[in-house]
Amino acid sequence: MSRCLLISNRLPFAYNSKLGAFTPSAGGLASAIKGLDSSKVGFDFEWMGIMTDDVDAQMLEQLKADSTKSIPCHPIIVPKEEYDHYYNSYCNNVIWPLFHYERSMVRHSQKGWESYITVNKLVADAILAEAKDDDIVWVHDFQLMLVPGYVKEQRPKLKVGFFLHIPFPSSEIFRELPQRREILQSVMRCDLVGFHDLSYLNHFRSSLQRVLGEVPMSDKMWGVYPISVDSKHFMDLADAPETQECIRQYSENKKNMKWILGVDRLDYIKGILLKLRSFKSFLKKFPEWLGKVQMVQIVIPSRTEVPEYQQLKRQIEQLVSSINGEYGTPTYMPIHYIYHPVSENELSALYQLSEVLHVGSRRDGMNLVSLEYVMSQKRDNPGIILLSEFTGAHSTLSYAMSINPWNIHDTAGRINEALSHPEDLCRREMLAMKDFLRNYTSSDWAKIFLRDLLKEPTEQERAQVLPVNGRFPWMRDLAGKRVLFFCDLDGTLAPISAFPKDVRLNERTIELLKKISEKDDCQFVVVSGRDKEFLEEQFVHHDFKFPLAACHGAYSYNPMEQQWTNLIPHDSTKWKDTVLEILKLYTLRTPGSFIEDKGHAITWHYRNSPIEFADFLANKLFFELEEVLTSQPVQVNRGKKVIEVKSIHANKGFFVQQWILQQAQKPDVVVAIGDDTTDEDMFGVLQERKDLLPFCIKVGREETQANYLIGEQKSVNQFLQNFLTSLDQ
Ligand code: GDG
Repeated sequence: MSRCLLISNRLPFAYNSKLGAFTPSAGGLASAIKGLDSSKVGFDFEWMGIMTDDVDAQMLEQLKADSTKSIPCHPIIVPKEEYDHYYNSYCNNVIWPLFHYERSMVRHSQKGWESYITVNKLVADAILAEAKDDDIVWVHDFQLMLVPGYVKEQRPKLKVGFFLHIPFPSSEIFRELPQRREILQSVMRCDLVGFHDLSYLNHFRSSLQRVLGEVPMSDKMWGVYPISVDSKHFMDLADAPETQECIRQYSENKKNMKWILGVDRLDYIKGILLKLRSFKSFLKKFPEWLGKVQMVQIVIPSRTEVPEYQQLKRQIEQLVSSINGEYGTPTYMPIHYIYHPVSENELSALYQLSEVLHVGSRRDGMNLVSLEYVMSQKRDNPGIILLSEFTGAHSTLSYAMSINPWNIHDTAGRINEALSHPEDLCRREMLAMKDFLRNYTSSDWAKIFLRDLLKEPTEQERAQVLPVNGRFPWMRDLAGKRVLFFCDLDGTLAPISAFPKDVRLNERTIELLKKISEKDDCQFVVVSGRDKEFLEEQFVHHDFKFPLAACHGAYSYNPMEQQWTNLIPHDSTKWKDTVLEILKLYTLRTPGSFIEDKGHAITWHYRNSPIEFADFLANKLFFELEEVLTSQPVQVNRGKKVIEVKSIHANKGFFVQQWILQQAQKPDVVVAIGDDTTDEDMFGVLQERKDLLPFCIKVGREETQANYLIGEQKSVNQFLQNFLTSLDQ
């Protein structure tokens, strides 16, 4: 079986320095991962998580050596002070509140961000040291969002997946994060990114659009994988003798009282105060239930040293006591409040005995408590769930009763409805949800995610990524060979600029190109979508001695004769008037957009326009042009923030084909490099000519027919430098 390294902030147990012992970690992520069944998922799991350097060294050794654990654990040791800044000042003070839409709780801190970087790097280093090439790395949750970027930087071929356990907020909120780019850029390096709910994925995509300006074409990179629970474990637990004993004891006190259960970590996202207020409103609106219904609220202590959490605890306790004071009697206490964890058996007994489970989260990535409740229900006494529509579980539990926790009065009414829900309906609905979860467990969740992660080779894998040393292996065999090198300009030799006219080659590129052009065995041809004048300005004025192809190969420049040739002189350009007329209307409506007429091609640029609006219009424009131009000899293309209509003959593929045919001597090797959709025409043609040993290189990370990748334009010079050296060696 392959090995899968699970990476999370914590291991399933934490070291408690006061007790000098390891105690189980609280929370959903730990319970979900603990439930994974290695044989069912088909991977050997090993768990890597952070431990601070105040851990007792001897105990740590014992822990590492302990082979009795179901998942072997590798602690990653991090200095305590650094960890505290990372965890408290960034994870808990910035990401947690922001991603849960609690903007007023966000406390920005530069030190926190710096520690986030440091700790993420330490975790990445530990992964790089541990992971073998055929291992899979599965990074979990918001504390480690920079890890994929650091790992992929060093080991691009290592399979890395990322799962976010909390909501991904609307791009309107996410955009406020000062470090939004760094985080998105890192997560985008993963082979697969998973979310609990489709809405989170949609928000993530629109954030990519708004923050990075583009969404990669391939949908293979992400998916929606709602987490589940270890269903069998909860069913077994429900029948365990210890649980049955708890049920017996609790029943003696409960008698005919109906219980509304709440199980929440102490956290503002869980909406405990809203829940208490709606219970109070329920008692007021439906006094007939007084003395017959009790709320049992378990609150698990969490982040106890943080002032906001201490304040929340006080507020909860004040409200509980005011409700109990107002509605209680010597024989009736409306709220039974417990501020400590209970054992698994006690929890299962409470799940089984409670007629209603009330989950009132303001926001919650998934909410496992609701799923566990379902798996603990029995046919003869099924309960009902009041479930906040702001939880991920809301999409999984189709028969739960939806509530908007902010609507206190409506929720009060829903509590009444839940308590009066006919028992046979409760049974049917609960059993349907239970059937679903019986077949979809946390192991299935992991299995499906990991299967997708491994499913098809990603484009990064199909294409070989430029190694850290800047040299592809095939470059070792170039010496003495006749090389024909087709090279794109914008986005390849020079970075894309907001204004196309500003694009310039940098000094280093000029120097490298000059050297390449002096090589007898290498013919270097610039193949660009630009017009003749622009290419002349860039290359002829710099005295480069190599051929140029303008307008996607419609014109070619011979440096010896210093002349341009129109390669498609009889081309019809009747379509241009129609296109210009349409483009002018779109340009009028889109600030920052403009038209470029290149002769055999017309381009509409919208790089400087309000991006979502312009993308929306570009989509419409694309379809409108395709429709209007169906019978014309043109092609409509979507490129990087451009829509281009060009003669079918103005095609880089067509150009390279003709160029190769005209060569007196067949080249031994053909290299082609480019970043945009028009370069794909060139790659497509060359990939068919295996006899020419084609090496097609894509600059960027989008879907491509090229078999080699250079992730970023800024690495192109390094590649050219190595190419140059390879010609001589
Ligand atoms: C995060 C996301 C997402 C609670 N009290 C006791 C106890 N628990 C266990 C429950 C459950 C877990 O803790 C809580 O899980 P949740 O999912 O409800 O909440 P978070 O801790 O906030 O988890 C969440 C989750 O990650 C997984 O992706 O669902 O949205 O916020 O397993 O059973 N267990 C015991 N005694 C208790 O008193 N034994």
